[in-house]
Amino acid sequence: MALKKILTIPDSILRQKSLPVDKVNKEVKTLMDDMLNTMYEAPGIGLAAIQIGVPKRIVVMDLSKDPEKKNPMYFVNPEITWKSDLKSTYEEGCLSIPNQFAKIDRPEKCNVKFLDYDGNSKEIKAEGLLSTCIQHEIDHLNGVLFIDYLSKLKKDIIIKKVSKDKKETERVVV
Ligand code: GNR
Ligand code: NI
Repeated sequence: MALKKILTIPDSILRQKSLPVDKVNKEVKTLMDDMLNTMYEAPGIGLAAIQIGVPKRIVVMDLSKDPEKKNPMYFVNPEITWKSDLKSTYEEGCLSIPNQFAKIDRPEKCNVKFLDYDGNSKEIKAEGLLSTCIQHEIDHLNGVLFIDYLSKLKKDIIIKKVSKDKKETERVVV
C-alpha cells in the first residue's frame, strides 16, 4: 500500500474544490487505503483526498486513542444535513499546516450523510472530536483551511512561518 506526500500551504491545490465520487469502485477503495496509511504514518486523525493532491470528495479518519485498536472511518461525498446553533471550541491542527495550532469555533454537533467503504449510504450524528474533525475535513473538500477562520494577522503569521520552515527543510534536503 502506497504512502503519498501530504501537500502543505501555500500549495494552491489545497484551495481546489473537490468533485463528488460517482461510484465507490476498486480505484476509490485503493485511494482510501492509501489515504488511511498516509494518515497513520503522518500521524494524524483525519485526511481529505485533496491533501494528497486528489480532488475527490473523500475523507478518512481514525479517532481511536489506542494505536493498538484501529477504528478506520471512511466518508465518500460527505454532506452536513444538520448542524447545531450551539458552538464549541477546539484546538485544531492540520497536516497541511505543520506544527501550527489554533482554537476554532464550530457547531458543537452535526449530522453527516455519506457513502461508506462499501458504497452504502449512511447518516450519523456527530459530536465532540468527530463533529469537529468531519467539519474540518469537509472544509478541505471545499478548499477551506482552519486558518481562514482566524484574523488576517494570525493567518498571515502562520502562512509565513510554515513557508519559512518549508524552505529551510528544502535546503537541508538539497
Ligand atoms: O490530525 C489532525 N488533528 C486535528 C486536530 C483537531 C482538529 C482537526 C484535526 S484534523 C488533523 C489532520 C488533518 O489535517 N486533516 O485534514
Ligand atoms: Ni486538515
